Amino acid sequence: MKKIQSTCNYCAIDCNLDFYVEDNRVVKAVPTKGYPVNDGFCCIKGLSLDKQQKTVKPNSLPKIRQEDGSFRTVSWEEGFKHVADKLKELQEKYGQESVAGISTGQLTLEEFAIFGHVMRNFLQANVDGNTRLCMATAVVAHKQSYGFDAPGYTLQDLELSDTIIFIGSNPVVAHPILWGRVRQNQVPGHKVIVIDPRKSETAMNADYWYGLKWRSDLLLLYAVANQLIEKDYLDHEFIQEHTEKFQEFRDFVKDYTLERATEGTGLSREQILELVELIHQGKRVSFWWTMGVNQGYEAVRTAQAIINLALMTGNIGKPGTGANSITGQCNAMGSRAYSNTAVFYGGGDFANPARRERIAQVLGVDEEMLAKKPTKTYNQIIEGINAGEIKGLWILCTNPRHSWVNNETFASAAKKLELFVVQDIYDSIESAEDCTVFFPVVPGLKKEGTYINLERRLSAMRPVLARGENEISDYEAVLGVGKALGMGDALKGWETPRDCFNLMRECSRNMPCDITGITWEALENSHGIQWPYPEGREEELSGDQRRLYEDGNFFTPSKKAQFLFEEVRENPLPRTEEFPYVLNTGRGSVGQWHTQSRTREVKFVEDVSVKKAYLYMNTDLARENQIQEMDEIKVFSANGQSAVFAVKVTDHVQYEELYAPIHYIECNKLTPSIYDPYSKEPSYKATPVRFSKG
Ligand SMILES: Nc1nc2c(c(=O)[nH]1)N[C@H]1C(S)=C(S)[C@@H](COP(=O)(O)OP(=O)(O)OC[C@H]3O[C@@H](n4cnc5c(=O)[nH]c(N)nc54)[C@H](O)[C@@H]3O)O[C@H]1N2
Ligand SMILES: Nc1nc2c(c(=O)[nH]1)N[C@H]1C(S)=C(S)[C@@H](COP(=O)(O)OP(=O)(O)OC[C@H]3O[C@@H](n4cnc5c(=O)[nH]c(N)nc54)[C@H](O)[C@@H]3O)O[C@H]1N2
Ligand code: SF4
Ligand SMILES: [Mo]
Repeated sequence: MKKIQSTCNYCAIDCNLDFYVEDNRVVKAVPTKGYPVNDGFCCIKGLSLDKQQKTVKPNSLPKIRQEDGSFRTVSWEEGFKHVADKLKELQEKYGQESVAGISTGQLTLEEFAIFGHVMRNFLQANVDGNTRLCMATAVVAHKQSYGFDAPGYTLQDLELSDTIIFIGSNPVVAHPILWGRVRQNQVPGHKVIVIDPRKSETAMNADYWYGLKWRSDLLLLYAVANQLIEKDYLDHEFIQEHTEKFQEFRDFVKDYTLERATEGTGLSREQILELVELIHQGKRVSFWWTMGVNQGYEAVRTAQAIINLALMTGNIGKPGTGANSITGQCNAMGSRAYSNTAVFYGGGDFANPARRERIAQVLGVDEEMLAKKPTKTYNQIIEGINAGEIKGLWILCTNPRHSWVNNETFASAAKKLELFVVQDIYDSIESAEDCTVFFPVVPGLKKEGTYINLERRLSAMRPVLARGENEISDYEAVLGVGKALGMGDALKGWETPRDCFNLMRECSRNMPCDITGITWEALENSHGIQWPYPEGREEELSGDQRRLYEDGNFFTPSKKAQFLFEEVRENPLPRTEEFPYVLNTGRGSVGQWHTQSRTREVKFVEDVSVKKAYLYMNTDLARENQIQEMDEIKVFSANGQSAVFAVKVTDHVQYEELYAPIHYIECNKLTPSIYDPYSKEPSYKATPVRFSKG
């Protein structure tokens, strides 16, 4: 029996598991003991990685749609040539930006990198990722406040903190291993606090729950900041030495009074003051946020309001502290730094001459070949298709027909495309319905590459199972199209994922996320390695738990963190008499993953999962409407669409709130095309709706 250590490619924790393999079959999967992230534990999804049997169809080959609508199976070479020819043809006919890609946070770093090279460099096209739906807000907030997209914490901070505050975050369901770290916290009297309109599974297990009104976080956070200032609960030295614009912030938040906050958040005066005291009394306060913050119409400023609280109280860069964004997908961090979409490989702007020169030198190409500007954003790509400007789309490892906000807009876009390549491990996903080309690729168990987790830890994915005839990886599929495009020498040094990793290491040199000290081999059977890890400093950086900002220096030109703030916005889509309820959305259960293409195959998850779209409704509201458990209702959204949901009755949502798990396509039929102005992340979590029975 062979033992292979590899990385779970579901959530951003990036647990490692030891796979025991015999006759090319996984006999058992055991979470890696001693791995600093998950030390011998993991969740049901990681334990079921080997259950994705339907993906391993032998002899899977590309399919090309024919004029009569049927598919013709072709060789990989023909598939590559077809896509390459079509991409070139569309660009010649309609211009360079008439083709685009949508990528993901769930592939390997090397796969993002090569897709970025083919699409963004060689073709000068736009590629955005599903990370826009997820982490874009945190990215912009970090960049503006810290000077670089650099979450500073290490997971051990959860064990060292005495006051752990989760804002719009439900780790009991979404990051169970992270929640396990909270449970390992031995600090006497430590407190867990949850800010979430819904009494989430995490709220149920917390010491304090603040069930505010949806989208009122910014108001609450500014009012809390104002109280901390009024009571002089500040770390003056830290503010003075390591931050900028505090005076302006102090003046700004004066208007955010307790009265205003109680009215807008629905929390009582006592609750807000209690929260202020909890923050003040904590010696090591840590703030953790996820999608309840990132997915809103004033999300970047909300994330920065959290950062501001950490800065003003000096809770940053020390053990057990921080304003910590929790990442969603297994390699969202890798895509942020190495996809060549919003920033260059290893970070830095496309317009920065020094970065251009360096990247061109590492890749051995002319500077002219490099992408010249950040990508068009996801919403611009979908709008561009619907407007007839974008004619070709290549998506990989994402299922936007289901997950995109106001998803009927994707359905209409898909029908307009002349070339629509879907690259996935399942051809049954909703997004493949209208594709013109399908590229079947192997799942994570059959490939190699690098992942970066939420605390900046790189880890190795290594092939657990051997591949069958014709089975290829995402890396090889993209490389194949690149060659068919005639990229020639521009693909020198990109032959294998390992070669690509070496290029990316060089691109990161002297950047905040420098990984030049990490080798492909060093990641194998390792504890993972957190960035930064520059060459020459390996010994000094040998620890398994490293955090950033310990010296109080940030990545801005002045090395100081920025207080950033802006007046609370008016809700662009408020509730009305016609739409008096609000639809909240998010994860449903530990076993279900997003659009369910993968977890539907896990029998013990599927056996206990509801088979149709459902939502949670407050007990009183259900009673008033004579709605019983699992009755069906029709929900009408302010976006003009409607869908049928079964009702689960609960006390854990507010009277005006309905909560729909995202694992059913109906959920995003109802969400509106509204985005944060800076990050362009969709506002997924608060749609005005009404409903009727039957
Ligand atoms: N089992 C499972 N785990 C997953 C995933 C999965 O699909 N399944 N997906 C992964 C990914 S990609 C991600 S991004 C993460 C997401 O992880 P989380 O963000 O923790 O999960 P969500 O359920 O989307 O949202 C978190 C909470 O935000 C709350 N919320 C809604 N509106 C507001 C608001 O106005 N203010 C506040 N304060 N809170 C609000 C919701 O009620 C919800 O409880 O999970 C990851 N882990
Ligand atoms: N209403 C609402 N909508 C949301 C959210 C929300 O909270 N509320 N959350 C948003 C967030 S945070 C996210 S991250 C998105 C997620 O949305 P998606 O990315 O669309 O969801 P997934 O189901 O993870 O899609 C991944 C796809 O990749 C395929 N796949 C798996 N492994 C491989 C591989 O190795 N190669 C290839 N090529 N394919 C593979 C899977 O079969 C699946 O089809 O949803 C967003 N949508
Ligand atoms: S916690 Fe996340 S990384 Fe760990 S096994 Fe579960 S899904 Fe995989
Ligand atoms: Mo996500």
